[in-house]
Amino acid sequence: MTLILTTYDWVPEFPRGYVRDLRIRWLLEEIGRPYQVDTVPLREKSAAHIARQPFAQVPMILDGDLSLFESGAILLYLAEGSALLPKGQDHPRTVQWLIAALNSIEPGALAWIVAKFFDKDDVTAARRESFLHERLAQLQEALKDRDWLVGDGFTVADLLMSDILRIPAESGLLDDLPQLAAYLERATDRPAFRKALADQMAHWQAADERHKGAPE
Ligand SMILES: N[C@@H](CCC(=O)N[C@@H](CS)C(=O)NCC(=O)O)C(=O)O
Repeated sequence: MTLILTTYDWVPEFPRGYVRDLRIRWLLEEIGRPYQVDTVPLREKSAAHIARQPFAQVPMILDGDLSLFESGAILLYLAEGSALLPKGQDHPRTVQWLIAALNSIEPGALAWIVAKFFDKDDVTAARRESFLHERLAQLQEALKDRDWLVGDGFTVADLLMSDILRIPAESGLLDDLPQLAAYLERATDRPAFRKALADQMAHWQAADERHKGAPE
């Protein structure tokens, strides 16, 4: 049965390339699993959507009769049995770093994004940026001169961590963290990432075409 990945039917320009279905697309490309894309409206949240995602967000997947939400949970589920979620002690280490990405890095990045790009509150953004930068420096210290967070290979933890680092990096927060910048470059240079990003951008392009034809 083909896996179904649900994202929005359309989003404005600014989140394109960053909507979290990207991380799922990336993982699916890495493991070579085909999928179809389904959509829910961005604005009118239906009862059917909320029944599958209590916070009325995306992404969600449907694999047979299994419906899952939370990008981290979806990534762990899909990576199971692949090289992206190694066996032995590297399994819990990978889960640990995936949770660190979600719980120790992403909240600080999100708080800074909200202040800087949504609220445009320079004072709060500067304070949050310095907190986030400290976390990023600690992450670089933990990574040291290794290519990836766990063992010798790219794992689902690297996939998620690097996706979270993209917006801070684009705003220059990794400019004085060269090992972390190189880590992000290594991850996003992977063909699976480039394919996932191109596919997501094509999805929004097609959504624009549909939007043009829709009555106002
Ligand atoms: N913790 C959730 C966060 C999901 C999330 O924030 N999704 C965004 C898109 S990337 C969304 O649906 N935002 C619109 C909304 O919250 O109404 C996950 O990782 O799946």
